[in-house]
Amino acid sequence: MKYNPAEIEPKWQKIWEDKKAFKASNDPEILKTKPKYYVLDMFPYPSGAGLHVGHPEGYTATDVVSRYKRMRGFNVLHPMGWDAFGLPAERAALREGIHPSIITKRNIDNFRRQIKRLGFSYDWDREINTSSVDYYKWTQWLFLKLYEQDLAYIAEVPVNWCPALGTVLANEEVKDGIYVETGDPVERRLMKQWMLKITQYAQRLIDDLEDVDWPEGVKEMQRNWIGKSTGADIDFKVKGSGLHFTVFTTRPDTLFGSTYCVLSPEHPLVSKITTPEQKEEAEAYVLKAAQKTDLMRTDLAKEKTGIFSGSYAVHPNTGKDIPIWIADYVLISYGTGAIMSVPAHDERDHEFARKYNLPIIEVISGGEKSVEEESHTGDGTLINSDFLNGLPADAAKKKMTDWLEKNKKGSARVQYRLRDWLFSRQRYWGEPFPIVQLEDGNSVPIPEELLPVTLPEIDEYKPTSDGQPPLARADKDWKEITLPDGRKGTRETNTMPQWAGSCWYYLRYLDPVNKNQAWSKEAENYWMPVDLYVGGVEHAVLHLLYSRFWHKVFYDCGLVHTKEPFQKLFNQGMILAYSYIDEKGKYYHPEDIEEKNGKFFVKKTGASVSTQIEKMSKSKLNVVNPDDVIDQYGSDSMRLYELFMGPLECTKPWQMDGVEGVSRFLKRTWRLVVDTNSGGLSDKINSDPGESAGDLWKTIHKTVKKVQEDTEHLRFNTAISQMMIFVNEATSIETIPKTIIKIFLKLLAPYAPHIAEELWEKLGEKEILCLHEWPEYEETLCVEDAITVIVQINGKLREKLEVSRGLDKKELEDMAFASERVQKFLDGKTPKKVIVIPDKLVNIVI
Ligand code: ANZ
Repeated sequence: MKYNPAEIEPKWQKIWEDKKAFKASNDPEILKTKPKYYVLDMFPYPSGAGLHVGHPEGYTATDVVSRYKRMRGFNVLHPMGWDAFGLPAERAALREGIHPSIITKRNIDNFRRQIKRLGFSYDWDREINTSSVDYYKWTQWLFLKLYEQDLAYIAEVPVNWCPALGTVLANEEVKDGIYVETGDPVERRLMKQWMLKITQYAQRLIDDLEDVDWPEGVKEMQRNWIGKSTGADIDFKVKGSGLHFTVFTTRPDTLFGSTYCVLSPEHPLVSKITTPEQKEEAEAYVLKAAQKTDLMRTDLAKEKTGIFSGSYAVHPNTGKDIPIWIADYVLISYGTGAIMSVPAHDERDHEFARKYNLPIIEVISGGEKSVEEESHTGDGTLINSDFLNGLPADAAKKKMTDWLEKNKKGSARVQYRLRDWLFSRQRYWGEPFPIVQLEDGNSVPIPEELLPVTLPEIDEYKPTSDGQPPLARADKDWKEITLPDGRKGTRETNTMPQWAGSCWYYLRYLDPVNKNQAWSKEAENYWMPVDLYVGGVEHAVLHLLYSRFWHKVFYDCGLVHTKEPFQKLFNQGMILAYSYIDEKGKYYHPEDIEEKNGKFFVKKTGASVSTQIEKMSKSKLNVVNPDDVIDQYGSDSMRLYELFMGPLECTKPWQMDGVEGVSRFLKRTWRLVVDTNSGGLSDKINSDPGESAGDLWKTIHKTVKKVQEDTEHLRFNTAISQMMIFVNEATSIETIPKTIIKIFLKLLAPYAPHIAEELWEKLGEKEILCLHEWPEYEETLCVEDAITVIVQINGKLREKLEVSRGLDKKELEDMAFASERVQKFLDGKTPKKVIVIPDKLVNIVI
């Protein structure tokens, strides 16, 4: 009777499923009495490639936490679902001539099968699929909530148009003029699109980051993405025309150094102020700028270009004429699309002024070189600036802003880099908008009772030849609609972007089969917020910003009671893999490689290859498929290895040797309990909880403590190490009390649940292990490594503390202050200083 995961794992998966062991209860009685814990994974997009070993890393972590929390008496919500709309399924549908829903279902079935093989404790009764009508009906309903709050509007906007795909993309999906998913080029175009006013929430999206327990790096990425700038709008008159324009600046203090202004080529004033002599050249310039991406235009390293409009602006302070230029380093999408240029103190303006021979006036002293040579962007004191002279920059900003406001020439303003969210796509496989365009050209929402607007069947999933979205191919029956009040119109043929479904899925899990509501108030009140959300850092600004925005809108509508959806966020590190490359750059599959004396060779040819640690990718032949790992070692080994590789947050390479290692640990655990010849209990297990195993009692208590604390803090690798220490020690002694083994199996249960259940049963237990209580430990038995820490007050020895080794500074300090003797010597005085040297001394100065 050897350890055989292939036999025991499916057995226990079936038992858990039949017993609905992981059901999260919405029973009103339980909601009243039992504490809740909501552990969420970022649900996957079910791609054709199937699961990747990177997915189960986070999923195993949340599973351990879920199982642990259940054993600690929580009503745990741990759900899984599918982010199922999206472009890849649509493209596969086009290629294969099959409906995207069929492709999506095929992929979901594969994902579910793979995930179930890992024995995760999901409540499968709560599975959701964003592309099912029952789900997207509510996505449409929630869109209408945004619409009612005046947060959705149609605008003619410059968009990222991808000619290859015939669709518009969000800024977040485009990098360096390329669609990040497919590598297709993207260009700027003006088009009518649905927009969501995320900018209205910019400040709250920054402020409320204070209230959540998220990695500082992710918070910082969100703050940068929102990009708050404080400055002023300043009004400039166009000389002799009655026209004027506004610039946005973060440096109103430098206004006296402004020697010219620049309009973005798309600025509406451009055509009005360009003089006849400059017209032809200016038009050619504007056309050329339209073909460049924002990045190409704003890249500091790129040479600046521009053209004089022929007109002049009037300087608000001096009344002098300053030329107005048109240049593409000014973007229409930021600020006001116009700037005042201060070449002495801004790098881009400096480069531009040098190139076109525009004047440079120094207004902030303190630069290292002359401002003719180099712009001085640092701090200093104001010069050449009339009433600002002698002030430091900060004070000058304030004084100038006050002056502008008083003279009605400008005002203080906060500007965010965040843009409104472009929310429509010219695709088939997405949520149709619940919107009708009436015959009079107005758009109106579809009444709630007519939801859902189902996706129509169409013959092809691509845009029409005249550039209409695929839904324009639908039958008249679908396209044309008469509203209950008799008004006639046609349906919106754009669809929502993939982010729509993932903006609120964590709320649908609360109450997934509710036919009358997106979720019930009771369920929301009980379960929200999500207590722990685990996923990749790649979602730092997209999904995590969009869903926070929707959540805040729901909060304002009274649909949810928390301001933030995800209380604690944790990013798992990326899993890399070894790849093998020969001199010519050809990649080899690890199976075709052998190792000799630490060097690697191609088995067949003997050619030597080098190794590299890289991201897993098909083209590098280094992708590890979870199915293969489970076939060879079982899912308990796979789970343990995912967590034993290193701290959860670290990037680390996958190594099959490591799986082998944890698999040996499980085999040893098996042999501890099972007599591998007879299949019965091992002789070592002694049912009498006797005194014999004194040291092992200490070890098990220490193990409970360590595994518990590490699991709470998501330090899974060190928890596993401690369990290994226990098994080694238990293996080395003659007899082991059954009680100790039972305690150990409870610790192992969240980590390697199948083997733990099987051994539990072998010990004669009837009830499944995962529903038992977590064991308690006795602190006194854990302080075997007790040491003496000295407490000094003003240099005099006042107390000796018997403590366990390795306590941190805060713990030691607390213990010192908890001592009666120490309190007596302090005599009510507040210490000036406390110095702690761990494992040695606490020094209090009063
Ligand atoms: C005058 C000035 C003087 C500026 C100076 C900077 C330094 P952030 O911090 O990113 O908000 N700007 C404003 N709108 C722009 C646009 N549409 N395209 C390109 N540049 C634009 O940057 C704000 C600064 O970027 C503004 O302050 C403006 O230049 C420029 F010593 O005004 B500044």
